[in-house]
Amino acid sequence: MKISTLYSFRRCPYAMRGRLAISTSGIKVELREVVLRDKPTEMLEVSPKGTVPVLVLHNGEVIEESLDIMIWAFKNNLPKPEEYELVKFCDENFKPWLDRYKYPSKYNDCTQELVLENALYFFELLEKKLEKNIFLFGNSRGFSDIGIAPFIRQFAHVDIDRFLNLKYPKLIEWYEEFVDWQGFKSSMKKYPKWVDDQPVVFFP
Ligand SMILES: N[C@@H](CCC(=O)N[C@@H](CS)C(=O)NCC(=O)O)C(=O)O
Repeated sequence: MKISTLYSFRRCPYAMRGRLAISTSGIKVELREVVLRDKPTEMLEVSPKGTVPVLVLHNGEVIEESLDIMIWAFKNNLPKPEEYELVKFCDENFKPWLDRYKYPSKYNDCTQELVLENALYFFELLEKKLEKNIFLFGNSRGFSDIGIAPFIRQFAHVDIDRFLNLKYPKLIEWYEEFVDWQGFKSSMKKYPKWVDDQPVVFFP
């Protein structure tokens, strides 16, 4: 049987959401762990833009954006437009502030107060949703939980005490549930860098 191939990098939040969408949808792929400073030519040949994740379907089609990989994996359970838009908001409006929060010395275009103010704006949105349900769009884990949580985790990891002391109790509960979830833990298994002649590694 021919299966699809996922080029992935364990710590990348985009790759994480790709892996999680695949595993929660009950799909199995071949996993090729990439080292970003030494990307495999096989990956660059099919996706010259050189970002992970990249999914090469068994029919040769290449999906090179994490959101598109998620949509492919969720094809039988597509998110409502509002849910998809929240994930887009995370990518377009929260991620730039997350980068500035993580690497303040790399960006000198704003103050840390402004960074925090904008990050908290997003947290406020999430908190409001989580006041209604355990997960962002209902009482079971869905597209947006998987799509957003890896980025909240990155934020939390910069200064975990600060994060856990924020006045967003539902968001913190949701984050803690996520990092404790067996599906997440399994998706964080370590794999050696992929090389051409190694035996196939399946995920999950
Ligand atoms: N819009 C892309 C972004 C993916 C992305 O930026 N991935 C980072 C790693 S977290 C990457 O591959 N960067 C390339 C590099 O560092 O060389 C997606 O959603 O898939």
